[in-house]
Amino acid sequence: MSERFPDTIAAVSTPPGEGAIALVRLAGPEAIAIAGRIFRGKKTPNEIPSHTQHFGEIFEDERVLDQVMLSVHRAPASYTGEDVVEISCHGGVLVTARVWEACLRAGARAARGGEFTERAFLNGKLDLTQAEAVIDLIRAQTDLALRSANEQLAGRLGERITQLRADLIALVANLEAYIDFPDEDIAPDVGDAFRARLAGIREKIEALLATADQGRIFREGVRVVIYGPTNAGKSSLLNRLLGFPRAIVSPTPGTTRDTIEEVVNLRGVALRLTDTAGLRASTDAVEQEGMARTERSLENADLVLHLADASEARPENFAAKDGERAELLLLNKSDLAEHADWKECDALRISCTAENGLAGLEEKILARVGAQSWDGPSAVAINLRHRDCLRRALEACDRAQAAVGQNLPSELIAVDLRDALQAVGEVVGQAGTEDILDSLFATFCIGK
Ligand SMILES: Nc1nc2c(ncn2[C@@H]2O[C@H](COP(=O)(O)OP(=O)(O)OP(=O)(O)O)[C@@H](O)[C@H]2O)c(=O)[nH]1
Ligand SMILES: [Mg+2]
Repeated sequence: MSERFPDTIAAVSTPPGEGAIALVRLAGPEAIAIAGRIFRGKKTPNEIPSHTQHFGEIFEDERVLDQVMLSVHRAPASYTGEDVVEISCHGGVLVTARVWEACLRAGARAARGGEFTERAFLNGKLDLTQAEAVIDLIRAQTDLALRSANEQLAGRLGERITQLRADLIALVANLEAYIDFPDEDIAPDVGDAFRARLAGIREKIEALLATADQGRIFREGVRVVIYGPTNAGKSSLLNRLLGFPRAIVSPTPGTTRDTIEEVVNLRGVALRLTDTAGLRASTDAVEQEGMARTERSLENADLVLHLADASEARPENFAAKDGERAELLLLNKSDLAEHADWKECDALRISCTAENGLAGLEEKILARVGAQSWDGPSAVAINLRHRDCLRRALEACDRAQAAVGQNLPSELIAVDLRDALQAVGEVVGQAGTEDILDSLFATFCIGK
């Protein structure tokens, strides 16, 4: 392993700023030797048993820089699979920088963002989905996102991919046995059994693809857009859902001219709420731009809260557009006398000023984004990169299926299955190219 990465890297692994403690991490073949040059304690880092922590001082030119706790994690039982030394120092900006610089002066090189995790992946400590889960875990803002990241870090997605690969390999092997030994009279199993197995693989890929939306929602939150005529109470609703007066509310129509986005954690689900400029005919350039922004928000919405004023006549476009987008119809100002237009309308009645119906609204929002189904045993949810790989795998399976249907030669079917195998392998990094890795690990923070 040490041959793979000849240099030893060092980074401050805790965020910049003041804190009680900070962590400086070293990884690589020289990690223990470098620590030995700057650490003074009862034992030298070389003598310290793996995975134990020891008190001592970091010094430079006989001057003490800090009192620290130091631990040694010997290869291969460490995060990166190499020798790793962690130094917990006092969390001042200057003292942390000095300890890190001492590591560099003693022979380490400054680590790039994500380099520790990249090494962990390249040394086989993590598959690519687990490496990605590390970022998800760090960025998780809700319990659900955290749970999903933890499942992925534990390798649940990796296991499903490994199973898929095994299924595909078995299928390809069967075909290739026939191709390689045509005289042996091994019948190519491209009959019903083959079709059934291929269909089974397609189903597994589709099941994983179906978790993509959920994955985006875990990672980024549900995009909920508040939409409706001017003065309906959209900004009032945003403020109620947030629990603080974020947007200006006024009886003047056209108060909100730009879109306003805020994130709220609704029982473990992150909602990215967008308040929009109210709809009305206007020749004012600013208002027109506001409405153009409203349109753009609608295009990307997971759910639209379409609001109207219960005391006013029914606007023309106030009707659920079935199938076109997920929309909840809401009648605000239910504290006022209801306009006759709404008699037959079963929209949910709420009042932002009297605070009526808001708990029911939260329930409905959660139901509409499918939050109940996330309480199940598995929170595995794929990200965009996984989706791209799996879509290609599915297309290749479809080509294989079509080839079987047309009784094409086994060689051609095998080529398609190999494509599928390649695409599935990319999810866990088994077929990973350098560019995938570079772009992926570049999104990490330094020291991770
Ligand atoms: N009676 C009553 N008034 C409300 C209710 N909700 C909001 N209002 C009032 O309606 C007016 C408009 O509220 P806003 O929240 O600014 O409405 P908006 O839809 O954001 O309006 P624009 O930004 O101009 O499109 C304000 O005077 C609010 O106090 C409600 O439930 N009942
Ligand atoms: Mg408003």
